[in-house]
Amino acid sequence: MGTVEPQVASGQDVKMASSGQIVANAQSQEATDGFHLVIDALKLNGIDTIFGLPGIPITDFTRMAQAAGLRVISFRHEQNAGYAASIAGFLTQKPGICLTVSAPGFLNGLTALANATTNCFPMILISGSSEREIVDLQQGDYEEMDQLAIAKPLCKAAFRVLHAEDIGVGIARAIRAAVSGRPGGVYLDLPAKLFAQTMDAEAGKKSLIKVVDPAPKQIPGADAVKRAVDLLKGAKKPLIVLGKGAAYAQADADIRALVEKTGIPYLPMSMAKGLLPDTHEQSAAAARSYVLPEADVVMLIGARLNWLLSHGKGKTWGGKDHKDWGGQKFIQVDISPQEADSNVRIDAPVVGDIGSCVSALLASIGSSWPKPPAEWLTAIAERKNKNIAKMAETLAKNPTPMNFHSALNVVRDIVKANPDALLVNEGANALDFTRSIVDMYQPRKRLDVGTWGVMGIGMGFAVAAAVVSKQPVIAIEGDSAFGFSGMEVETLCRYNLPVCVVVFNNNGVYRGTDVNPTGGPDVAPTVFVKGARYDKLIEAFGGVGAHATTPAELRKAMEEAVRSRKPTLINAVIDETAGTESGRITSLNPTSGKKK
Ligand code: ADP
Ligand code: TZD
Repeated sequence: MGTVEPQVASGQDVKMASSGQIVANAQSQEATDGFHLVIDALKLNGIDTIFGLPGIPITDFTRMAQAAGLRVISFRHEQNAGYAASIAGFLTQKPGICLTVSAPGFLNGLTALANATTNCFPMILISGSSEREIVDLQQGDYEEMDQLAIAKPLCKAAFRVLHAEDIGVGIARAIRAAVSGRPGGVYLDLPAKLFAQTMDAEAGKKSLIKVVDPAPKQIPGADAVKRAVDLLKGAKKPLIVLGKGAAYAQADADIRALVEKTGIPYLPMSMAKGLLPDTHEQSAAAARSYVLPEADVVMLIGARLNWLLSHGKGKTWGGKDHKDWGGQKFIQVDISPQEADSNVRIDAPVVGDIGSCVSALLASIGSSWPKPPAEWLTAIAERKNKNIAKMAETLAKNPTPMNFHSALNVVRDIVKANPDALLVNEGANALDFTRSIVDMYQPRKRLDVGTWGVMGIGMGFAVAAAVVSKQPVIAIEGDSAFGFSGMEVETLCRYNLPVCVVVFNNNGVYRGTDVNPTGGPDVAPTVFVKGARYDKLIEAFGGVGAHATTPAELRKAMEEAVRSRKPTLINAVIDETAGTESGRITSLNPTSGKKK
């Protein structure tokens, strides 16, 4: 427990000396303060890292946290610190902590908090805030804002602590809210005055809570498990879809056993890639557009039927139009009891934590489960092999200039040779092509734009991935995507992190070929400075920059980066005509119904 020089703050602990001076009473021989109580409460709960950005009122807090042995990773913008915290939460199942100053700093962190909630990542945004009585009377304080009210609709829970003796409860509530049930973002508001408050050190210590069983197991009902297994048993064309909830759950061995014992083909959602190696013979990823409409029973494990799965209906699933349901029956394994039926009927919801659910399913399946009908497996294998062969042909080409495929052929080899490395990925084409071309071999190695398809996670995710895992990190970035967090290359260098950033530079958002229809001097809204040298950016901070115009140059630079573990940025020049508008989701762009 950190302590401070005896001080006074609360009326009960003080008496007036004859001189009129306030002195501490006998009980407060040793005192602690709000700063130390927050730090002690976090440490008590196994938090070892804070991602943040200092300033009033939390500058001293960052110093004291570092002095107390917490790792404090400082960023150049709070949004990146927030993304870092959220992905640390995903990787560790402990809430990632992001620390910001009031109003603007808080708002900068808020996007990441909302994104964490949307993605079911456990995270706590702790922001300092201004004088309550001035904020509430709207009298114009420094960085005045009613942060609690603003955070509330964007996160799972929001709390404010006003008194030092409540810090233990505040942190405990925040941790429970972040990691229990469906994980998510939590906001914790700590007014400036709280940090300076003092109290008796012993009483302070007693007020802290070490949270017992923060994410309790949720065991599924036996009837729900039976219903699901019965449905699966009758299936002629079963399919398993693994989502990032399955990756988060860290039930890797049981999930693999379930897939392998049933022999059912599976599709990994983007961040579930590697849960089983992408090269697994049961992976149907290369036959996705065949298996979705054809399957008769689909078991979703930690995946929602949101836009990423076309809401479980429409042509993707064999429906006649975008609202029409296909013929599938669904089993959904999820911790949220409200998730089922959100888009289409779920015939067999299995509600509980994935570890418990999968182990119950495994027990119910037993050892003599019949493999799915051979026709189904053969039909998938045929499509899959055809598509893989077609892709291999494309990847083997070596066009000038380099395109997404020839560059990703290199990335694919580097990731294969370094399966421990984490892969961060954002962009449009840079995202879609990487997801489909680069195989992952281990769980929780692929980190990307997630449920929102948000740009800007790149450097925050890369920093946290390196800090948390101590493994090399490869970040494949569209040039537009990179720009959202590019200044954090200084952070990579400052902490000497083993991160290799590859900017797929095609001179713009999606592509670099648009022209201004007016012929005026401004370039088109999607176009950047042509031939930009992003590699020079990292050199400014002592990192390694490399410029690659061919797959051979890219390979050499990536190999060197992974070997040396030095922060590296490779400017990979990609054909500016390659790629499509919005990558694979061109169809989501609205087009005017107005007749021309
Ligand atoms: P993806 O984008 O990969 O399809 P989603 O984010 O849509 O994944 O879905 C993840 C789902 O996993 C959410 O519905 C969430 O409630 C669920 N989930 C997260 N963690 C767990 C867990 N430990 N046990 C069970 N379900 C979980
Ligand atoms: N802003 C935010 C926060 N998220 C977004 N998804 C977007 C804007 C819109 N957007 C995309 O959906 S992808 C993208 C933007 C701006 C960038 C695509 O260009 P890129 O990738 O250079 O990163 P490619 O490989 O050239 O397509």
